[in-house]
Amino acid sequence: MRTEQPQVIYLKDYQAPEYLIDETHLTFELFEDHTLVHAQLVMRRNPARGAGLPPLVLDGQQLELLRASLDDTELQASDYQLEADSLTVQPKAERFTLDTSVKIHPESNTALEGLYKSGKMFCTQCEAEGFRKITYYLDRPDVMSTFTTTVIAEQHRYPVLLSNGNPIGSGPAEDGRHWATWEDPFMKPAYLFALVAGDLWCVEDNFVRQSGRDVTLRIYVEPENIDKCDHAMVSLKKSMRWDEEVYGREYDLDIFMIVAVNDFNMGAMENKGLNIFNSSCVLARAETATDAAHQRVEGVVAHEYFHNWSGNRVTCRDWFQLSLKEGFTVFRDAEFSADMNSRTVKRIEDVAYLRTHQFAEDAGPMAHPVRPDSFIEISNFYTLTVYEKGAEVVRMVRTLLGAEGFRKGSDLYFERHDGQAVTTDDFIKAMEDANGVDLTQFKRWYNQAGTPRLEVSEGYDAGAQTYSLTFRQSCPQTPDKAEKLPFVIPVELGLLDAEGNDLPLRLAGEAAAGGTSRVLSVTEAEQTFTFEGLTAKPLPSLLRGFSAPVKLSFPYDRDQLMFLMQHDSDGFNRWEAGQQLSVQVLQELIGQHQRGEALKLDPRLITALGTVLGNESLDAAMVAEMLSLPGEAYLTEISQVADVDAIHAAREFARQQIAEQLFDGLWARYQAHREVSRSTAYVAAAEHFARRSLQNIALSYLMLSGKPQVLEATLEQFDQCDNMTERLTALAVLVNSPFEAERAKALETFAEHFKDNPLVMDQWFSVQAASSLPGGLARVKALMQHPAFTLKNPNKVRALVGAFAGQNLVNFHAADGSGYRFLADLVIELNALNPQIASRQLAPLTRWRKYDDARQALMKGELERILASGALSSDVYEVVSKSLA
Ligand code: B3K
Ligand code: ZN
Repeated sequence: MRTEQPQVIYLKDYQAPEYLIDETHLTFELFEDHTLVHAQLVMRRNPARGAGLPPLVLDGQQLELLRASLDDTELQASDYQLEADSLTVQPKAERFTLDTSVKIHPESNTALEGLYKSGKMFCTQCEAEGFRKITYYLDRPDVMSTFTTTVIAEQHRYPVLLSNGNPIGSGPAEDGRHWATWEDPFMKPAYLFALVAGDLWCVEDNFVRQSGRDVTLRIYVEPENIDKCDHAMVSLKKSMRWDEEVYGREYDLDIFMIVAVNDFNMGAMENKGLNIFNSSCVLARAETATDAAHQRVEGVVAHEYFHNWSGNRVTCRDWFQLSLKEGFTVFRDAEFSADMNSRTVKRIEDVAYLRTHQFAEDAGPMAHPVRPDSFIEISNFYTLTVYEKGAEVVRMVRTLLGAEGFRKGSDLYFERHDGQAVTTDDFIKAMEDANGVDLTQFKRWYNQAGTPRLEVSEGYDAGAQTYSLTFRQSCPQTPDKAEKLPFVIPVELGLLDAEGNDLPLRLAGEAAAGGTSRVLSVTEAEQTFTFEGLTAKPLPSLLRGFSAPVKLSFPYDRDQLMFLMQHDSDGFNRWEAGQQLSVQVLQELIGQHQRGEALKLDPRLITALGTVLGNESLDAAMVAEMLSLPGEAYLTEISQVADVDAIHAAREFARQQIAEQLFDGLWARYQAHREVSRSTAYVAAAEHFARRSLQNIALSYLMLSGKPQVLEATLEQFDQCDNMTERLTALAVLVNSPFEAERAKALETFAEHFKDNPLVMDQWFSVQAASSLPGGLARVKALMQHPAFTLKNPNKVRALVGAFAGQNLVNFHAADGSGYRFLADLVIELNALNPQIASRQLAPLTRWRKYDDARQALMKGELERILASGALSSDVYEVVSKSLA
């Protein structure tokens, strides 16, 4: 907890460390009521900081110092200064060895940072600044050391003892205890340290590297989960092969381990050679995990594995550079998933997520650049901006340089900086040097927050046969900066003729056309590009593949959008045209609702979706994506003032109309797909994901008709399917339906069947928390009393509280403020238990500026109540105070 005024840390104050640590030797003695940590640090003065021996200030929090010695001289209390978060000693020589012993309490660590217990096992989470809760250290990413780790624990309770690197010895110890020693020869910062001790089983496999050497692969889980590891193992091997083929990166140690733990603050952690995962991102099998969960496991396994190069071998100089590893690695995992599944569908999912959530963050009080300039609590900066927008920035580099140029740049980056802690500038410099280009202006993407707007207008000159597009860019004010300089915005585009064919693109001054889809670099505040040789006015297809994270506007009319939906050669833009059409239609309905008029849906939306539904040659996953209306959260994000009730009413009305008017088409496709699902065993692969996604979205529309044959089909699917994707969809459809008896029965059967599987119970909590039927808050409160629920498990908090506040907008934003009060109470309680989770759950309240005056006042009132509630963690304090500023 924060005891004094919180310190703001600035990037501009960065200084290299005064001392370096060459070797770190750790011994852990694990007991049930405490743990002893003995550390031997082989250190030296950092030559880059010049002569002299300034005091050595080591980071440390919540540690009980038992003893310390400097080069074998035992230190007395008068030889050091002990503060709440540091230990200061005075070195006597340029090179020295510091020994310390501390006592810590993992058994009562509910923050899940440092060393803690998840169920019966010990595990660690050190990124960003958790290592200082384990021992006194220079806990910063630019201090890199080799590590040798010995773990000693009771043999019976903790037969498996793991740490980073390669195992070099093990044996019995006194009193039924045993020990194991691990050695990691690669220099790494302390945030990549890991330790695990528990009664774990593992599945083992191996991978033959391109160079011919073998790597042992192990996934460790609690015994009951040993049958749920295959998908993660297959994903790991695919990732290893992909990184060799696409980036030329080979794995470096002899063994690679993944451990699944139930209590984990985020998805997973890339500790060197010993990745620790939230069990939700490892365990997957047909009966218990949905298609989305299977894809998430594949993506997260890849992401953490890819960090071995983008993060571990080349790491961050300081935490302001976090996107150096996270943005790049998200881009890498997205490309991997695109290669393993449907590229267009992956892009659609990622863009929809970015536009709904990152754009909202960029427009809110916590907006910050991809490389922030300051922070109070670094844990608050593991954000959509650093991760998702950071990945878009790397994607734009590739779009500008081309795939080959990008690969040359990444090769140079890895070669030049292997074993170093570097900055986003170093990344861009490698891209520049490998390609002989200047990306100075491009780097504004790293230091200006906010989502740029790009307004596009057109002009056609029939006499000259020229067509021009004028781009005007601007970027709204954000808390960090009012004035923004123009960005480099790569706009990939094409021009369509009246038949929907792509036209050859020749810019004024060019001798020949350069293809039918090309990338323009918009670099000025206002800029016009003129195309020649156009005998008729074309229709532009702009920002293909979402080539830049901007809000583009072009005055398309609805007929043009319908045309693009059918003809655009860019799959992403076909979907995008449908989204824009839906947004226009939904905004019209929202207006009608607000004026108290009867709602009237533009029939063109039905026609357009009917055409998509009837198109058997279109990938079923694309059909499913195109049938999905923009979500309520996205409609909120694009509103000036979001009218929660009108948004909900409009969207539900449109869904109802679609269900009624397209009933036959939906029913036919549902039945055809369900029939295949019924007769095919579950396979976790793209074409099967595609079939089930269309089947399931069709079912969710069909149920809106309330027809008995749909209820019957839903119950059949719920009872008879062999996989969680179909079962959970059927459950969700029932939960949102008016069929009370069937809903209650399904919920009960499901819970009874899966009560011992916490990850499945998370899904059970989520579908109920997200249901927009009246009485949402009461349901959530009742579910919090369920024996399977606990505030101490982050997955449970996310499943119930996160789903309610993030997905159940009508209930969370109830006009009486009850949803806000509930969330604030919860944040206050969680603040004491787990500050990182508390701070994350706050996000919906920070968006108060989006709502009407009455709701604004209620939301602000709750933020003020949190601020006044007593000793706040730096995590919660930073978010609340910035939201109120
Ligand atoms: N690097 C970790 C995130 C750690 C978050 C610490 N609060 C997971 C990842 O991005 O791979
Ligand atoms: Zn990451």
